[in-house]
Amino acid sequence: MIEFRLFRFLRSVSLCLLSLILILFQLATNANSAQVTLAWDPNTEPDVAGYKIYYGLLSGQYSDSVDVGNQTSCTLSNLQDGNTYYLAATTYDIEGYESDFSNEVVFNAPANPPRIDFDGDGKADIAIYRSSNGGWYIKPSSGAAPYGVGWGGGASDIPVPGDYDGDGKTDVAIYRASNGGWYIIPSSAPSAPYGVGWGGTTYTPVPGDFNGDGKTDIAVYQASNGAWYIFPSGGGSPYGVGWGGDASDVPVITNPGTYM
Ligand SMILES: [Ca+2]
Ligand SMILES: [Ca+2]
Ligand SMILES: [Ca+2]
Repeated sequence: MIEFRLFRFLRSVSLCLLSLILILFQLATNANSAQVTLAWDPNTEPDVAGYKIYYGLLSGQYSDSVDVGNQTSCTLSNLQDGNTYYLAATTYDIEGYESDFSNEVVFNAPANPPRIDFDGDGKADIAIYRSSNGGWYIKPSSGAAPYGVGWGGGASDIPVPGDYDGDGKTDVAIYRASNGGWYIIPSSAPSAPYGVGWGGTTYTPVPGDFNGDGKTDIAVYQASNGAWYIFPSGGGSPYGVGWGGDASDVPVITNPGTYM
């Protein structure tokens, strides 16, 4: 019986390798994570029970797998933006014997570029901040009705939109230079705006995701001494970095209005 099973296994493997060709046929990203859809030709052996997809960050070394059952396509989501993934498939029969790997395909998960994306559909939205009245006028890329938000309007107010709550949608936010106040309407809780004191009249707002957790960090730059003061999201200790200070220096951040 053991020899019989081994024979079946080898036969199954050879046939599977002939027919299981993995095809990566669609690439997509959503607001927070990359997705890839894979498809393959069905194995026509009668005892085929299902397929497994293996993937990882090194060619031929697959750290993760998913049993997709007897389907011939699947979508992997929550892949990390900016990473390169190597993927392969196997098939298994009703007795649990698994084939060798299929061909390997490579998926470069696109880096998630900073963008103004109030509706979180992965496309930039057109938006205006009208400093005369503190009105934000937003035209969502999703095609939803344009809308306005009143937030700001002070003489020293600067729009500092970002994804401070990390939900993949840009938050309306104002930096008030006169008092160093950051006033944020989190997209995940628009009825609970909040303020953070960080900066003042001699500082320039330089928000960015310096700790890479997917949430915009509050930060200011002081031109007189070239100091960056970063208030990291997630509760880490604020810290300073000396970088710059020449009278002609301009902090290089994504352009105001494009940071996430
Ligand atoms: Ca959008
Ligand atoms: Ca948000
Ligand atoms: Ca962050």
